[in-house]
Amino acid sequence: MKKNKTALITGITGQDGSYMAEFLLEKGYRVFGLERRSSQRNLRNIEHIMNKVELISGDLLDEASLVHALLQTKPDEIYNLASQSFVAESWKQPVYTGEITGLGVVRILEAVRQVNPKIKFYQASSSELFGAAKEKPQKENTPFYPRSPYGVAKLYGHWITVNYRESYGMFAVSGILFNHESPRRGKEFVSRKITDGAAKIKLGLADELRLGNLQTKRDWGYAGDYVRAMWLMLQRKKPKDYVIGSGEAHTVREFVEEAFGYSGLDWKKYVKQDKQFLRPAEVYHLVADASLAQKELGWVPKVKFKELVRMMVDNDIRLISADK
Ligand code: NDP
Ligand code: GDR
Repeated sequence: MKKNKTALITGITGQDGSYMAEFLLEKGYRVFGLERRSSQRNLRNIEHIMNKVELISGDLLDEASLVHALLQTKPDEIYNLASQSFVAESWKQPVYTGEITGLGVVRILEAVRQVNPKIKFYQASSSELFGAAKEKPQKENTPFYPRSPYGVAKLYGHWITVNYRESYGMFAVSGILFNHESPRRGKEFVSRKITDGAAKIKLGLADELRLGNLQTKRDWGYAGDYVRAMWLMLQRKKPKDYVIGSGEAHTVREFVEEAFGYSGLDWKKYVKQDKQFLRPAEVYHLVADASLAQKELGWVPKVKFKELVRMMVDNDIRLISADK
């Protein structure tokens, strides 16, 4: 009988890490998650699977802890999902972002190389690599032009993954994923900020929502669909990088319209523009051409834009009502 595979997920407490853990458990994997030390443990996203996953302490800032984690867990696959992932914050903490989101990748790749270079490695690259994009839609060979310290750090993470593949023959791949959201999204990201804001206004707990640029366009999908793509990339015979996205772009304003409209609210009465949420440099229009992933991985997203927004609004209304 074939032995069940073992996976190690960095960033297991985040949005994607929690969906990845659920997905792999369903496939029969033994799932380990790297948890960094904090004064208050943050396990909300994985509370429901805490009896099924095994947590090991470690930090992308500390290479020794990564070597230790690999020796302890002996994974077949690693999903490197940990990062300082909030773009706006990366201007406030550019060095810290570089340390985790950029250099953190080489720390874990080095740990893999030293402990067992046969481990398959997934790196969470981002559409933020395309930034001030040279073409629309963006595909695997679209030139990169990052526009934030976060995007620049991700660029390093992306190329160091390619480099370890080419230098050492490691099975190391980068998924270039466009925005993906869910009820587990952090409330600082615009999608959840909007659905949480609409829910609070609907339930009488707030009377306005302050946002930055409403004109930027993003290709928003559902995180549950995107973790499947990550897994598919590691099941291929040969390592290769793929763009993953829905192929549909919407403005922030359209997201607001859908969320407020679905909540029975006229958004124009409540949404205010606030300069503090504008960025020093903006990424205006991202939209994926994921046709290679469709062709070679058989990946297509199931949840569409409206369904995603409504799922998030319903969740926030439920959560806030339960707290009232
Ligand atoms: P989240 O911000 O929800 O999760 C980030 C995770 O990283 C958390 O578990 C966090 O732990 C962990 N982490 C942060 N710093 C460290 C560190 N120094 N050592 C160990 N762990 C750390 O991100 P998402 O789940 O949304 O994204 C997953 C990955 O995919 C990220 O790398 C992100 O940059 C990338 N990405 C995301 C996209 C998206 O649309 N969601 C699109 C493209 C790429 P803690 O709970 O302790 O804070
Ligand atoms: P992004 O996501 O920067 O695309 O990075 P975010 O939701 O933060 O911003 C999307 C767009 O909305 C505009 N915006 C606002 N954004 C926030 N957060 N708050 C606001 O009030 C607001 N008003 C307008 C932004 O300017 C931007 O144009 C996400 C992260 O998950 C990254 O880790 C990931 O790599 C990329 O998606 C793909």
